[in-house]
Amino acid sequence: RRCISSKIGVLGVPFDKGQTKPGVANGPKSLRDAGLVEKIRNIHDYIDVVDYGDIAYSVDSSISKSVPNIRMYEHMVACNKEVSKRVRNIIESGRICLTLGGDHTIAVGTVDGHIQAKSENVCLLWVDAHADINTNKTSNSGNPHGMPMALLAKELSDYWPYLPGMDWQKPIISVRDVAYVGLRSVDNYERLIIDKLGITAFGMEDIEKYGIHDVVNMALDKIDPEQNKSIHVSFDIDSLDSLEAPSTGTSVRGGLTLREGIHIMENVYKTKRLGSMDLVEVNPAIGTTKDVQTTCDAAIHVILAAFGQTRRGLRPFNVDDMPLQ
Ligand code: EXY
Ligand code: MN
Ligand code: MN
Repeated sequence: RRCISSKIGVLGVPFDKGQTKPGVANGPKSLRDAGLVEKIRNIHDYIDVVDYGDIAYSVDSSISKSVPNIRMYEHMVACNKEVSKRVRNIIESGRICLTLGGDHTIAVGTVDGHIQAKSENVCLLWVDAHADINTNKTSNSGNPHGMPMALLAKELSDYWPYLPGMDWQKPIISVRDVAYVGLRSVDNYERLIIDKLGITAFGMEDIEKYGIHDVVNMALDKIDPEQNKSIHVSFDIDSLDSLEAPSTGTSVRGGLTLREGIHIMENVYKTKRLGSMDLVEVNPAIGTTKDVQTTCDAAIHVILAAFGQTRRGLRPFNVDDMPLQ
């Protein structure tokens, strides 16, 4: 049994300006405090994890309010620019990038950085209760965390006004290379966009109908038919049911079980083509201490599955027999 060494880089993005509930900026801290990095290291002996800490960014306040109906626009721009650069560097240094949010706005930067590092040969699995594909014109909330997919999609670029400060965001992704899993709270215009652009979207009812195993395989077949792309998984913890992940800002009941979340990432791991993963929207200010523990523990299980933890156990490294008496 030969094993390929796995190199991982962890990046924290304590960004909370894409929505209005305080606390989500402490997502990276709560996951690290729950032992995330050590737990990744303990998956197997040949794993190599570097924690790059949290990003910092500085804002150009002259562009604030320059685009209607995007809350904290200048923060969205500055944070994502830095995230893109950092993710790109981590992937170019030969590591799989694990980005800890923060709210989901930061996926503009993570996907951009991944695409730059891999010369556009990237597909995107968006695991979420929500579609996050509002433009500033279709959004009822003005919250940027409901917009990252619309900022990334090539096919929607004509539906945005000029976005000052976003010129760095060059190669954006085609919706042909995107699939959703877990949808159950989709706005009217988001539904229209998904239908009109023909985006592959598996809602909870598809998971009931086909089961999670077939849904993940159908999604991956669709976005990576030749099995040669670098896979980006943007995992919003609110894809999980409210009972599994209560500490998150826009929880929706009737969601994925933790087992289904783990199953998705086990399947992605098996492809050996995971290039980058986001784990976003953990908000340790929501719920009781127990709720926060439950949520962080669920997030960690999902992450560990992405990096090769298996529920049937792993044999000791380079060992073929039990110790003699
Ligand atoms: N669709 C709603 C909006 O645009 O405000 C809710 C978005 C929630 C986004 C969460 C993080 O995935
Ligand atoms: Mn989301
Ligand atoms: Mn969501």
